[in-house]
Amino acid sequence: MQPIKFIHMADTHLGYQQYNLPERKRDFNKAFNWVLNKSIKEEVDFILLVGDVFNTNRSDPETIAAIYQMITQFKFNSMENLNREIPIIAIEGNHDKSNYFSERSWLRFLAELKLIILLNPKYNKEEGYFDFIPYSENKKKPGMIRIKDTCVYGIPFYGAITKDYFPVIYDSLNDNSDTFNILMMHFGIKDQVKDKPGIEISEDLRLLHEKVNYLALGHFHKKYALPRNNEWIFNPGSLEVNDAKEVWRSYTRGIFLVEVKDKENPNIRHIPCDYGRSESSEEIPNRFFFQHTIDIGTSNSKSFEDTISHILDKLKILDEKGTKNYKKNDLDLPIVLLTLSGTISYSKLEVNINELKEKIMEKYAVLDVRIFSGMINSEIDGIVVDSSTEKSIDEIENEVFSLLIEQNPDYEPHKNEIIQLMLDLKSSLLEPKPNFDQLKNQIKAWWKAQISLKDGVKNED
Ligand SMILES: [Mn+2]
Repeated sequence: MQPIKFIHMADTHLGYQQYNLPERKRDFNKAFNWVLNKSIKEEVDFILLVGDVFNTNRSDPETIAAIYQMITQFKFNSMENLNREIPIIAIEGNHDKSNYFSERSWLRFLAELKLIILLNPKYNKEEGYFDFIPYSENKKKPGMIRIKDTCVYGIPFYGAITKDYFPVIYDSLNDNSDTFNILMMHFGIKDQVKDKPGIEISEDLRLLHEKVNYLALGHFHKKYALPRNNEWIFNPGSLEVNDAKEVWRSYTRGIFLVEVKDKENPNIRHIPCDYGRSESSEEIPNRFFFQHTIDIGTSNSKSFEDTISHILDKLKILDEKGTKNYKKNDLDLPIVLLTLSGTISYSKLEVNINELKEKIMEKYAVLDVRIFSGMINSEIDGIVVDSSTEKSIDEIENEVFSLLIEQNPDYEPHKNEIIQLMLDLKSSLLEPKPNFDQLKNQIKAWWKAQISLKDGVKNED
């Protein structure tokens, strides 16, 4: 066969403004653009873009302008350098469409502008087959494209019913035993990512290998190649961090660079993403994420103020503000993912995440700080109701409220009034249509009454 070389990428999620940071949106574009440039350097024959190209089908104008600009420039550069254009062959993922049946998507729009080739075969319901009509500029719904001795087929995201289509896909594919056949689909394989439902490698799926040499997947954001001893199912992983989990070491992400000279023996290399690298790197440039867990229980802090100093001390590995001249777009300016754990001696109510974040950002050069405090325990919080005697629900409720109030010495003198207020509010809130304005006024009136009782101040309006 004529040798071919291609890049397989997926889940670029362009337009994702993670943590509401405009820099993150640009980071996602940078990673995408790096791959476009890489494919020129590698002189590939084509690029596979296997779904979730956009983070949402409601992409904003900047995102559409950015991808338009990047692909246009890419076409120009490949013409300049290789004297030919490198086709980008895409399918739609779950993020690219509002539902399975919607006809409109930004990818379709890009295909109409001839910037990409979108594969989306018609499904013939009566006869139960996919119409893989070959791509040509005036055909509306191409299902495949032939480049040299390679056939690329594509099917958009179909969700949970995907597995029922495997026999249909098998029957619909040509019997091309002399070509190298690629099938692009957007679904995850079961058990490859924890707690995510995926599709099993069933007999139906296995059978596809008779006609498919390379199943190009997207969807799960982690790299895998299956089955272990005879790989033909490939998922490259996402191009940037979409979720804190994707920073974990076991979560390799990136692209595949594939070279086929002998179709039984393709050469497949995974190029991973690298954190904090510049755009000229040999690996895909991604934002630097700094993960750190601090046990704030061992610091013997008496208050949250003490804990903040302890945490600032533990974060000394970070650059202090002003030591280097970071710009927000520099990928080595980190996003800090901070997990707090341990048992504190004061109440959890004192833990003020916003204040902590502010202090960290004041002291250190970081793009953002995300704090996870769900693992903190307190020695004094936590209510244990005495169960030695039988009690009614009302009695238990009363006891719980009373124990809660006792934890804060400031409220102790007004314990009974507060319990009464809590009980009143609770029963009002359980009504079918609580009157929130009335409840607000009730709390206000109560507060004023308490203050005037305590200090003898006159009520003013
Ligand atoms: Mn995705």
